[in-house]
Amino acid sequence: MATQRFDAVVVGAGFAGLYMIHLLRGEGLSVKGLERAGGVGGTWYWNRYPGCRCDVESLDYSYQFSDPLQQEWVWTERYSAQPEILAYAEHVATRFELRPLIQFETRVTSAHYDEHTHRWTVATDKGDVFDTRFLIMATGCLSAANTPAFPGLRDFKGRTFHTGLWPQNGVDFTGRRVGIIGTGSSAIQSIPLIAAQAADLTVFQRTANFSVPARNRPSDPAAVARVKSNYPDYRRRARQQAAAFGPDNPRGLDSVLAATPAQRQRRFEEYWQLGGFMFLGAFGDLMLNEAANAYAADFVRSKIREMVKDPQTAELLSPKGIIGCKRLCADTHYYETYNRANVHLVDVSQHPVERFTTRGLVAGGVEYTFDDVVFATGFDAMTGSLLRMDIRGKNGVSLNEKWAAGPLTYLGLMIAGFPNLFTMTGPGSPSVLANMVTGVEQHAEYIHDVITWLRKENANAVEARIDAERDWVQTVNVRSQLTLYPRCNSWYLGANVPGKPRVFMPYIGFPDYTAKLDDVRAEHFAGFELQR
Ligand code: N01
Repeated sequence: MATQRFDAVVVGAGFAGLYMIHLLRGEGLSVKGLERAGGVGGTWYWNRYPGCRCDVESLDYSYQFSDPLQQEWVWTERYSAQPEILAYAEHVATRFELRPLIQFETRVTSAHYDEHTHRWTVATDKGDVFDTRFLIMATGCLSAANTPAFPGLRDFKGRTFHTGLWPQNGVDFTGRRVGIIGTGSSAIQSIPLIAAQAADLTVFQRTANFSVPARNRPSDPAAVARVKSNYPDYRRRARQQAAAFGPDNPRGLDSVLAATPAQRQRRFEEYWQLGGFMFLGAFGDLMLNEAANAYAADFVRSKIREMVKDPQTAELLSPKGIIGCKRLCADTHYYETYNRANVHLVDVSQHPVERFTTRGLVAGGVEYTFDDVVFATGFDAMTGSLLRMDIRGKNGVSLNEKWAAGPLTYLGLMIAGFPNLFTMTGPGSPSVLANMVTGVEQHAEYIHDVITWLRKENANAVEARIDAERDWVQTVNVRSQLTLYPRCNSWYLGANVPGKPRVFMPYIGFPDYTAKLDDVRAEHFAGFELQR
């Protein structure tokens, strides 16, 4: 196949890729989008499992770059379900005429940099070769599905599904005996719906997870009208929040340690009723201090005991550690589902899932037989989608070598030794700890600005300086150590994937990150260097 030449190749057509393509085309660059899926939407294309919905409210989890777009789109629920978010991504692709620039069902297999031409050669599984100056990885933080390598998996005669790679047309579990492995967000959302349909559902839980009721409901027209009457101001205030959403949400700034037992109980109850992530905003120190956090964790455990009738099951479902250390889950009737006669919980914390057989799986020496097994086993987060490609920078050094001890980036945007390669919401940026749509817009605009600067300066390439990268990685680490986040085996640390280096990957605090980007820009993109 003949090599095709572009100014920019954007890998991924989720929220990040769509806006990046739009911006670069607007700058007059020739742009090619490459997407492994059959359509746009990224994570919302793949995660079609029952119950899949966002845990950031719809009015926040949407683009802000176009006021007509944010005014015209109607979200029907407080927390949008996957089909509506996918429809929104499709609408954006249509409205901004992005599809003609994107090649679907095409997976990038390798990307190699040539320091003489300052260009990247990108190859795909379809045999295409692209020659591009800029390569932008809009590949998502949670898009490399993780299926543990259970022995015998291939022998299993039933159907298997991964929540993150769900079949396009859904799955009918009516009358079937289903097993599900995992109890993270995807499992917690899908279990109530699978249980309602299947004949029998067995949940294999390795670590109990904290979940709070989402309290999803239809959108409130008055609240929507209020936000839309001054959306730019709402967005501006949202960007000042630690996670870039919910500027009007109540937040307790005082310490739980200073509250009386009655005050604590009242406040936790009030925030529990609000639903979703707001619960962790009940007091100001819940994520900063282990003793403070324990009060919130105890409160949720007491709720689990109220909701789950069988005391032994309630005990197994009660998480032991720090609430919010692993990503907090938001559910609709998750715990109550265990009161159903057709739902069984198997604790695999001490006796892991050992292997699969033709009929099911073996855990703790017992064989469980199933028609279907669902893997709700998560993702090789933040780095997986990049490291599954063969990416090579200067001197042929591979990204796998460079990141052998954990990801190294400057601002989560660029990697020293990999000129003209940009990572959107990469490790070292707030990414998964903030509103992802706001994060991708911020990165798309910043990458656009860096490229505009390079072109104005008539340079051939831009690269993160190694010292800037080293300092930034250190900053990200130090910041995480000030919180409770590093104290559990979360995917933020890569702990869910055997052999992955244990490094806290996201940067905590959207407003400080924004301030840093602004400072860098004001100092003529300090830390980035141009090559001519
Ligand atoms: O994945 P997870 P997820 N044997 O990694 C278990 C976003 N998201 O897809 O905790 C047995 O959280 C594993 O056990 P353990 C959100 O950011 C958002 O659910 O490692 N079990 C865990 O229970 C979320 O955090 C939304 O001990 C095994 C589960 O599998 C992120 O995606 C909805 C195992 C994996 O949980 C990932 O969520 C869905 C093994 N060998 C997802 N290997 C919303 O917006 C793994 N597990 C609401």
